Amino acid sequence: MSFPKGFLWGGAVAANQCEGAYLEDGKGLSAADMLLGGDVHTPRTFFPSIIENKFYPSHQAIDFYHHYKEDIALFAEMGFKTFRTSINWSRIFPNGDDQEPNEAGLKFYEDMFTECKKHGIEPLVTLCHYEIPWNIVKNYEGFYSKKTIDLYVRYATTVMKRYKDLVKYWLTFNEINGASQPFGGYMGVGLVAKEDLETTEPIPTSKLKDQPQKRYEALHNQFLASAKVVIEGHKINPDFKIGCMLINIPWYPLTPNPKDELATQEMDTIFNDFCGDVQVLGHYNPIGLKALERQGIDTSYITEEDKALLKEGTVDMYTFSYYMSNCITVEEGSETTEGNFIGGVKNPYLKASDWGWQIDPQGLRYNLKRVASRYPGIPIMVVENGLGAVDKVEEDGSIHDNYRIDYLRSHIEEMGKAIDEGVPLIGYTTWGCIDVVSASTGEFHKRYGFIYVNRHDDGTGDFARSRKDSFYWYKKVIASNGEDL
Ligand code: BGP
Repeated sequence: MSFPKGFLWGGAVAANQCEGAYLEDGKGLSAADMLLGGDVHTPRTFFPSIIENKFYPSHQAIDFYHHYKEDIALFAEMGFKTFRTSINWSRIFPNGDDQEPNEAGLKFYEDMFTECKKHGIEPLVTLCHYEIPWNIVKNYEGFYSKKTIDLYVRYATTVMKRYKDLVKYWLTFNEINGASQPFGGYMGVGLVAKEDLETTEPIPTSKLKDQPQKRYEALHNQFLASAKVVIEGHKINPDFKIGCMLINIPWYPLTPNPKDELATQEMDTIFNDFCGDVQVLGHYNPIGLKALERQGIDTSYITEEDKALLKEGTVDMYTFSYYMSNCITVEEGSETTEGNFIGGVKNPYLKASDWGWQIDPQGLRYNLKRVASRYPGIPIMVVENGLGAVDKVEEDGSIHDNYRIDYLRSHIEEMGKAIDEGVPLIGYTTWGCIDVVSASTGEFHKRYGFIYVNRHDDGTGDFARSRKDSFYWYKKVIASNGEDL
């Protein structure tokens, strides 16, 4: 097994899950700032009245905003070649539709990316990772409005111009295919129904009213926005590598019943292929469109002009998050999985994390080969992968997270095999390389990091950082370019 020379080893976070400082230096509110914490049994709740004494995990998060130098030095100590984070749109345009960008926000990212470069770390930047400015959610219905396309393009080109010599790798939208499912309505495309906006009581995010027609139109607008940014980005710097980013989940039929096979195929088409085809191939998948129409979606919003734009604005690389696989069956009464908003049926061959996410390293190889066959030649990067687990701090401060090492080792092994089997994989950034707030539950004790952060679900903790056992292990993995696992 051989990882190519120059393979981009690293880690990933997102601004809203790590920075904190949610109103500092002119930052405006973003979609993520309106979510209270939850836990494994209680979903996060949407509560757009910022009330004192309620705990909104994104507001302080792990205070990366003030700790970034220390954190980047730790990443460098592990030997990171790349660090994936997002720019919080609401630091740059606090309301999304402001006339001028906020210089303090621009300066923060400039300093942070400069710090990365100082350590020889290449930034990999997500332009929108659940951070749509709140004003756009509230007054524009998120990406359902065509105006939001222009606002996003203006924001994206502003930062691309500013960082054109600091950042080479860009991702237009995090997990864009989340919007193919109801849970992607709020976090993904920033769509909230009027009655939910007026709530005076917190609403579980899973209970927010779904508006499928508007949600798919908003997703289409994100495709258009992404295509424009790819085109404009290449004018700003022809060396930019601009990618799409999807949640990838292998779906397996639970039984050989042909009905299970067909149901699985349909899920694959809508969940895994629909968005990738538009962003990589530049056109809609005709089978996917028909499937949408069967769900009652009127797809006449796709114009000839739009089709030409999508064709022109295809991405340079395909990136995805990978955590688990799921099964599908038409039979009633099968045991379902818990999990990151995404329901599925339990696979008797797999174990799951404490949060019910089914651990499936071979699924990653399956997926990599699937993507590489569907989009031949496009460079691929796994930009999220990891195990959310509870860590115990020993009396001497050490943290023995062998379970995390086991998880990552088995996934890296499968990536190596996938490379040997022909997959053009160019990089790997583990999720939450430093502990961050969980996106789905708002918890702090669902930890992914190599670096522990002393911060807890009730908002206590002094933000101190410490190295887990996995820190030393990953350092060795990078130093040996994936040989010494
Ligand atoms: C992905 C998101 C990330 C991240 C990850 C882990 O869906 O892109 O933001 O949080 O999942 O999920 P969680 O934090 O819910 O454990």
